[in-house]
Formats: sequence, structure tokens, C-alpha cells
Amino acid sequence: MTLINVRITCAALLLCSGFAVSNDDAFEIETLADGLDHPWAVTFISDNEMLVTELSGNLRRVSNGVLNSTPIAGVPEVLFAGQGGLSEVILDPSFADNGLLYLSFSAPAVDQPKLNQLNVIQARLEGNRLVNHKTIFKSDPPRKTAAHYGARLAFLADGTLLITSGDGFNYREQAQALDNHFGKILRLNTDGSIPQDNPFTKTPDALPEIWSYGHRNLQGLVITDDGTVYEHEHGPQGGDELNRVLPGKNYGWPAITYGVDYSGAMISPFTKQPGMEQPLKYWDPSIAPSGMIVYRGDMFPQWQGNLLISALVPGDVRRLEIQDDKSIKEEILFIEFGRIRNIVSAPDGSLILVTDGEDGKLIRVSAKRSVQEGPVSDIAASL
Ligand SMILES: [Ca+2]
Repeated sequence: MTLINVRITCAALLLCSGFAVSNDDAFEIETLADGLDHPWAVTFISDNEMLVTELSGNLRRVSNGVLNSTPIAGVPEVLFAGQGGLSEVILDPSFADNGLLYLSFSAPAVDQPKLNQLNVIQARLEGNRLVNHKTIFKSDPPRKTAAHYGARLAFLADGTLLITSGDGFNYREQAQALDNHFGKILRLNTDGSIPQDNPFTKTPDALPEIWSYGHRNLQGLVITDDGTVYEHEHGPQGGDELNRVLPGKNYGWPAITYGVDYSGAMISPFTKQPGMEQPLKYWDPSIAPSGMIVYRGDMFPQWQGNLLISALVPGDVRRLEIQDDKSIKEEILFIEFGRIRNIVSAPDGSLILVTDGEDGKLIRVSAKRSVQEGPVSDIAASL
């Protein structure tokens, strides 16, 4: 079957399954950059400049739509293997004043180089260089595998940092125990210290940095304007989940799941258990959700407050409308680009799609100029 046939078949299946599929005529599509080596995360540092991580270890700058050929200096050595490498980049809430940013990456354990850990550092961007590095988190215990890191970062409104830490693939039972970092969301202050109001600070034998547990491989993490935290995670086959996350709660993995192992083996006979949270939604078949944003831009006012979720399989964006902790509408957008690793919103409200793989692209999606009011902005034109 040719690629075109595959994509047509996928589109037909999606239509048959009752999803709405977008009308491509509504959008302008522009490739901003290509040749990126496994791009993973993007963040805007000004109206017309962004930083892009490549999983293989470089942090790249795109200015006025041009990819700078010289990577940012001062990025730590990473372990690029399997799903590991340089993953997230996010800015400090006061970045405009202090220049601080945060990176997550996998790296060999210092004393056990055959093992590796998820690391999170703070550093300051000075020109084209990172300085004043400070390690604020290392996942413990170290792992043998190079899979299921999580590695997403997001700030709560109080300035504390959430870190997703995946189950390491081979360590899934550990997601139910509170003495380790597998399958958790952690909450830290930006200096690496532990907030005193974390949920398990008074629980014997629990790590006080744990904020929620029972997760698998968390790839999307957002906080809405009212403080609601959503995460999505890769489940087993047929078990990818979107969860509303509350501190101290158990999200069930692997004791409950709607999926089965990719070998076909049953992981758990249970989909529900007392004391374990239900997903807000699960995807069967799996979509391998990658990034996620809450849309707050002006360019697509009809999407205000919606969740936009990029997905790797077969490769698209899901627009979800959430009401009363339920997904009341799911629309499939942008099926033409293959595996999409991440999605961000530009300052002008256009979307940046990050395609997956060794020739990754940054694709800008904006509203058709003919349907926008007035001329396209200078900012949009410069991107
Ligand atoms: Ca779950």
C-alpha cells in the first residue's frame, strides 16, 4: 500500500469512526524550518524568536523564520538513545527579567554510567550561550532502559514547577509506590527545594516531591487559566489517557488500565478500583499523544480554551472541548504531516507543529488571510 493510500485509508477510517475532520482550506500552511534532528520541544523567547530542542542534544534558535546554524552553547551532554535525549525547554515565568530557562534530558548516572536518569536543570540564556547551570532534579533510582521518561515541564500559577517522570517501561509496578520517581508528577521550587504544601510531605516513607502517581509515560502537561492541570500519557495498546490531575491522587497505572500490552498480553483485568482516578478520556485505538496546549490565541477565537493535542499515530492534532470533566467534542486536524511531536502557539495565535524524526520540521498553521480581519500582522509575516 502506498503512503498516499495509507493516509486516505486513515482519513476514511477516522470519518467512519464519527470524528469530525477539519477542512484544510481554512488554513495557511508554511514550513518555517526543516532538517531538525528529532525536534522535541519549542518555546518562544520573543515575538519572533524561538528555541527548539533536538532530542540528539542540541538547543537551536530560530529567528525571524531562519534556523541559526550554530546551536546554543553550554547545553549539557545528554544520552541520546531510544526515547532519551534533550527533551523539554520552558522559560521561567520571569524570563523577560532574569533570562532563566529549564531543560529536561536523560544522562548517564554519574557513578553508574550504564544506568541513566532524567535530569532537570535551570540555566540562564546569555546571547547564544547557557550559563549558571543548576541541577534541580535527577530521577531516582537510575534506570537501565532508555524509554518512558515523561520529561514534560510546566509551571503552576504559584511559581512551582511540575515535572513528569515516566515509568521507565520496565519498572511499571514502581508507579504505585511512593518511594521512587517512576510514573510520577513531581512538584519543586525552581531552586530544587520541595514546597512544604506538597501532598506527601507528612506521609512516612513517601518522597515529599511527589505530587501525583500511578502514571505511565506522560507526554503532555498543561495548566488552564483557572488552575486545572491536565496531563496525557502513552498507555499500553488502546489505553492512552487524558487525565485531570489533582495533588495526591493515584492515576492507577498499572493496576487499572483500558489497554493491553502491545504483545496482546493482559496487564490488568481491572479498569476501575477504589482510590484510583479514572481518565477523563482514553483513546482506543491509541494515538500516541505527544504535546498539548491550552489554546489562548486570537487567531482562532473559536478555539479559545480548547485543548490542542499533537499525536504521533497516525499523526494529527486533536482539538478537544472539555466541559464538566468530560470531553464533549473531539475534532481531528492536520492529518497531512505524519507524526507530530509537539504543538505550540505563537504569540500571534498561529500554531507551530513540530514533525517527528531525523528531518523534523516546524510548520506554521495560520488562518487564511482572506478570512482574517485586516492585513496579516508584521509579527506573523516575520515568522
Ligand atoms: Ca490511568
